[in-house]
Amino acid sequence: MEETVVNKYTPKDFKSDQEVRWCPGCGDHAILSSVQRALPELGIPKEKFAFISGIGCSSRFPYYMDTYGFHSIHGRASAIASGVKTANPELSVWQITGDGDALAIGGNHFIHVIRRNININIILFNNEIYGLTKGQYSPTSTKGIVTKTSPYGTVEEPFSVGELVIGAKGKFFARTIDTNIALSTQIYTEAARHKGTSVVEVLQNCVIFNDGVHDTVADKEVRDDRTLILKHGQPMIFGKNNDKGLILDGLKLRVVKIGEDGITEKDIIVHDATEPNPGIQYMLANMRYPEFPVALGVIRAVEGVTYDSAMTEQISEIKKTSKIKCMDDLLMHGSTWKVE
Ligand SMILES: Cc1ncc(C[n+]2csc(CCOP(=O)(O)OP(=O)(O)O)c2C)c(N)n1
Ligand code: SF4
Repeated sequence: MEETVVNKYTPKDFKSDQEVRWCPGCGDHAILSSVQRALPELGIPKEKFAFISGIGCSSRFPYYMDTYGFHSIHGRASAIASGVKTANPELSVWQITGDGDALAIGGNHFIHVIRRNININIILFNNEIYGLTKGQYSPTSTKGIVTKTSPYGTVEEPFSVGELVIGAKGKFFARTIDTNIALSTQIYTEAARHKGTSVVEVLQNCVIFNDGVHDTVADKEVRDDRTLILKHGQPMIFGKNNDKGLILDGLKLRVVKIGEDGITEKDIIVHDATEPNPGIQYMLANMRYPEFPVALGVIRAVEGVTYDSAMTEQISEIKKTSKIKCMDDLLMHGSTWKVE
């Protein structure tokens, strides 16, 4: 991973020769393009990349990358990516998953890869629906949504991806919008450089089964006023005229207008993605329109010991004193029986 490449790649170097089979207009196309733009920035040799997915439209991703990859089993991408990374710690491992793949059938594996802080990058395509199987509701679908599996509207609360990630002891969480290529590319680069599990939630549009689900915040006409792009060390200011911001009012966040009620830029809180206490980051991750703008950018990026490095270190320490040097030693170790 530390090895640097002499030749500089371009996005084209990461495009495979496979025909891209997502629906025309699907947000997945833009995500693919952003990832292909981010990888050349990393200075990692091409043969060190591995893309691991589960099952879903989003999970077709590895076919379209000219890298190593697995299109694996529904819900099991985290488990397989964990194995790939721990067996080959020098690889740059990317998990591609959907809201169904990661949070429904794969919920168990997803929380544990995060808790273990395995050094992989997870891109979660959140279209709030099952795309591949034609429109059933998912764990992120808005309460009340009418779908093929909820003809009278769902009666359950959805997961907030950021809340779940932080609750699972996540150290890196970011959010972007599929069509914002510049922001997405920058976030994927930061996610890759972070040591530990990084989760990037992408607000992705499924034009066929949940078209426009993110439009209230993602539409070009309104997004400046309804989203806040967080930058570490910068005040949390947003709006078309850069005149709105967030303050801490007691223990809660509140939207204010700069220039009104004596509010100046100095009152606006400054984003600290590296703060280990997740209190404010948790509130940022959970902000919803219309009360708040939706937070984009890197919300949390805290350093910590990774599972893969701790495991490698433990193995080398144990090896120094272990009496077991080969398979025969292992078989003869501990209790043995002689069958007469
Ligand atoms: C064990 C198993 N159960 C169910 C399925 C059917 N299935 C395939 S993809 C999918 C959900 C996909 O939704 P999501 O992960 O949100 O991805 P999207 O297609 O929206 O990108 C389901 C339920 C399966 N392939 N395997
Ligand atoms: S069904 Fe939806 S998610 Fe799947 S390829 Fe088509 S637009 Fe994309």
